[in-house]
Amino acid sequence: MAVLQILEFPDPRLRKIASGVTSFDSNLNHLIDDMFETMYEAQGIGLAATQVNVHKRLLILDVSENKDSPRVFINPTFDILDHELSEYDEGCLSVPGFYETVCRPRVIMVAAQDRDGAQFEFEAGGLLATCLQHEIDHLEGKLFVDYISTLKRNRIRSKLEKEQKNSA
Ligand code: GNR
Ligand code: NI
Repeated sequence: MAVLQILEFPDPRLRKIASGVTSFDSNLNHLIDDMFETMYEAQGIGLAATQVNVHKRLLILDVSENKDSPRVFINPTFDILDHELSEYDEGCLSVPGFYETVCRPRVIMVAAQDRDGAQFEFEAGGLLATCLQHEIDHLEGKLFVDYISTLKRNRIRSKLEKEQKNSA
């Protein structure tokens, strides 16, 4: 297993649209294992393949308290079940150090495939629904900072650009 590098805003590679996963092979399983190691090491609750520069429709998450409920979603889609919005102070491993309130539909029905390609679906609410929508956005090249004001987003961009220059 390996800890992968996480791309940071405003890296243009975070804007790529991911393509569907078609082969459920050992390469995919290896990538999933590396993504879990990367997510747990970074203390994130979710990670999309886009963030590690793999532009495939794959995301992982673990929203459990004890970090003992790893979940994999391949080729995920969702329907909104409750248009009522819920607010959450969102963060992102690709936008380190910044948190902003984002509103998203409260309850969704998510459908996806597992590591073996088996289809599943279930209803998600709470943090799980928020996190799933955040991760699926990544697969579309979208970031939580796209939901806040241009002024705030530009401030975050310039702060991160400075940090990235200083650490390069
Ligand atoms: O670790 C993460 N925390 C988080 C908090 C609120 C809403 C979404 C998230 S996802 C984020 C990890 C990440 O960047 N996933 O793409
Ligand atoms: Ni994120």
